[in-house]
Amino acid sequence: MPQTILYGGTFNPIHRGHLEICLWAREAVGAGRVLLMPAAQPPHKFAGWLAPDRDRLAMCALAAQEHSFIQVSDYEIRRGGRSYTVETLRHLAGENPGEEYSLLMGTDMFLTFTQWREWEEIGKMASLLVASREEGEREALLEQQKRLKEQGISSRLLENPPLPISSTAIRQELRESGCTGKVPPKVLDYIRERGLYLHHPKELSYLREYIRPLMTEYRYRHSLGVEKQAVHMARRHGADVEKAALAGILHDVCKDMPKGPLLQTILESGIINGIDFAASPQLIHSYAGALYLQSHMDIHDPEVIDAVRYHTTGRGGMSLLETIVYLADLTSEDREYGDVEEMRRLCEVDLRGAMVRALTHTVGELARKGRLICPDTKEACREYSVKIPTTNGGSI
Ligand code: DGI
Ligand code: FE
Ligand code: FE
Repeated sequence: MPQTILYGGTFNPIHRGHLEICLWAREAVGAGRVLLMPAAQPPHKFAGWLAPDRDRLAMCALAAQEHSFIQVSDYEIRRGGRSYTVETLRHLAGENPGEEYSLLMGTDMFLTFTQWREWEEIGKMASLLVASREEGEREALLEQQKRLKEQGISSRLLENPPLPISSTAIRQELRESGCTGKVPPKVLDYIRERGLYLHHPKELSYLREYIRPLMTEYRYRHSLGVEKQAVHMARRHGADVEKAALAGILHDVCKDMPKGPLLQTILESGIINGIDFAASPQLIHSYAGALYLQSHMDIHDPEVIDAVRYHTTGRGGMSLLETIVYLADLTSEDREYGDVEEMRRLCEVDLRGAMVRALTHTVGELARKGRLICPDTKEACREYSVKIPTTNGGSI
């Protein structure tokens, strides 16, 4: 039966250690191919900086050019949300019923295998292949191998030499020197061209470059404008300027990304606040943005996250930062509409008045177009005593 070794991970970035392990695994199993599967989001909590999905995918593809037996799949990234191996294996089995799978993993993953989602099912669909990074963990591995065997799960420990290369160390090296010999040259070229990992992730100048290729030129200009206006308003009204800049530049980070994977991520997060996202697709980008900051950008400040999450709908009890980002989005220098100057003036002197005007306009527009008004927007309207018009011209 044809053999495939499935090798999943964040590959952030892919490096020589990964490739070396692919070679060892193929040698050991005599498999036809190794399938690299960059994860959209690892299922366990990932506290770190994750390059954009399409960049990690592109780097894997470049690395795979060196070896014809290595292929790259975009399945998990296309699917979006948390990447669970059991689902990926089911998908692969459905696509290639005649194929036999081995699952390649590091020792830490192997030792915690029984915490994986539906690990027994995984064990039925694939045998495990374990590559070690350091010496001296053999005993624990053998013990785990024995325990899993008792559950009918077969595994194999590769005899690879220790490979002390880690993506974390590579990211640090890149940040410090702009260079590393631990990734293939084409991957290094790509990293440089795209400016990945080269700066401190939280620097605004880096964030501006980071978002640029993720969106249209129009949206990029708008994001710069919202950052500027949010910073201005934060200074004026005594909010945290750094947080305003961060939320401002990033508020629309997901606006131009494909909606399917974003929706998947939202549904799996469980944070939906009574919103029917299928009926209101305009709201996907703000909820997905809040999650993206946490999953990819290592930004966990709840004030910043909420400012992004509620920038489209508003909500009851908005913080000063949330209010500023909400209003900055409507009054940035790129915005053009009849009374934008009046809105800008209110943003200087009367945030409450600005909110009343903004909400009145928004719910008016939504009613006119016959769109749903989400519960958070309704709550914000109640708080600011803004009447919600009904679609037939009355108001409630
Ligand atoms: O992303 P931007 O274009 O900069 O601005 P935004 O995030 O405020 O999004 C504006 C869109 O969101 C606009 O099409 C109106 C829509 N919107 C705002 N509040 C609601 C809403 N759509 C629905 N369905 N329900 C709302 O409560
Ligand atoms: Fe937006
Ligand atoms: Fe916006």
